[in-house]
Amino acid sequence: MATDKLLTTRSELYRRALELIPGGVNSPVRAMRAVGLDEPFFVDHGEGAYLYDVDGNRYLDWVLSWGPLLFGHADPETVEAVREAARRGTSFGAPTEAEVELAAEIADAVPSVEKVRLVSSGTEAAMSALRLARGFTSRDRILKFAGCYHGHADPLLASAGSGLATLGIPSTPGVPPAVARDTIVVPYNDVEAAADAVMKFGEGLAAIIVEPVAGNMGVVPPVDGFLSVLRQLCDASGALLIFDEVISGFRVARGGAQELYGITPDLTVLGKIVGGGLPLAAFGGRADVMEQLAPSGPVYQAGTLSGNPLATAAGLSVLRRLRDPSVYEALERKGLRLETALSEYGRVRRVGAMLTMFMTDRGVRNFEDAQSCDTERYGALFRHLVQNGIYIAPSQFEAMFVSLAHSDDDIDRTVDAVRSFFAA
Ligand code: KE4
Repeated sequence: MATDKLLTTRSELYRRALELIPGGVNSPVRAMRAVGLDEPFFVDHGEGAYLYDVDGNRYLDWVLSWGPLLFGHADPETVEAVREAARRGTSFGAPTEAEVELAAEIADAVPSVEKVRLVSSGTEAAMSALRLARGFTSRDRILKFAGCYHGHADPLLASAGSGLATLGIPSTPGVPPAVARDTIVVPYNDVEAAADAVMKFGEGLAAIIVEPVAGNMGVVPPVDGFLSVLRQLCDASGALLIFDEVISGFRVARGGAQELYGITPDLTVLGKIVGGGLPLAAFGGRADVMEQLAPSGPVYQAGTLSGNPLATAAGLSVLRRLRDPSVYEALERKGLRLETALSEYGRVRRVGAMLTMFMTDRGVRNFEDAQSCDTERYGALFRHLVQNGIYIAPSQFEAMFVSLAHSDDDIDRTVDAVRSFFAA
């Protein structure tokens, strides 16, 4: 069947992509190598909870672009908002009303946000929040947690040094050891290790940055008291508490994990849902801290496409609909239905509309636990599900993202396919 597009298959596209793009992809996890695929599928289009690839296959999508699409692919209201904005111009590099309106929506929803700055990616938001914290405190050291991912800015690509609460080492070539040394890495959910680190480095500590609900080691919720202790450690040491809510923001509650757990950070990093699927992220928090940003204050931060009109239109179209509490009632019901059924087949950790089924029968409280899972078996499950038209994250260390577009039938079909894998 001839179409007006070059009739192609994923193999041909991947071959060409490999000649032009490192690894053939624009973000590593998309290569799907962690789950044993020789080549990734290439998407033709998405609609609701479904993805369609260039070979005409349809997949029930539990990745949904890694979290932004709370209303599913090609959500009509979002598409119309973007189309309308595009007719008026795609970028101005000057203030617009939509940026003020989106800032107001974010401030209304997220408890910690008194002022907010829009940027273009979660990496940029986390990087900028870190620089702001260092500028505000005139301190250099930061504390992060193993298994938490905050984008790929140099200071955040550090691994734990030898032993606990020691200075960080680069987790990738290209990060200068001098940069990683200022990043201390301790285990997630380990209150003692965090307290030790603050005891040891508190004087020079600018910030503690954490995913209040971890999503990058698979979904790992905070243990009782973990977040409140981090709050206390920051209050005691003068460091700023930064919640990276790029995934959890607007997903686990309208006000994110900080609303759900009742802990208010000094700064919050947002992404994904806040941009409605377009390149928009944000960081915000205490006005006295945010006011240190140029041009009000001395800490420099900038961006050509920050607050882009198409992205703010998409973000506004989504965030305005999240004022309806029935959205989160529906997400919670769907998440619980999926969690309950999948719990027969693996260790499921869930908070609201984000969950992971770990290939283990042990508890999963931190990255070490997650790494002890049977990732080979996860890869086999992934391939079985893809063959049955169901797409889950191509890595054990990611999440399943529930959306309003997922029906009960979608959930039941997914569970049936998982059941058939374990029955084989
Ligand atoms: P981006 O720069 O990818 O927009 O955001 C970085 C980021 C920051 N903070 C958290 C908690 C994040 O999860 C992310 C990015 N998430 C990954 C998936 N877990 C994006 C997928 C990818 O890297 O391709």
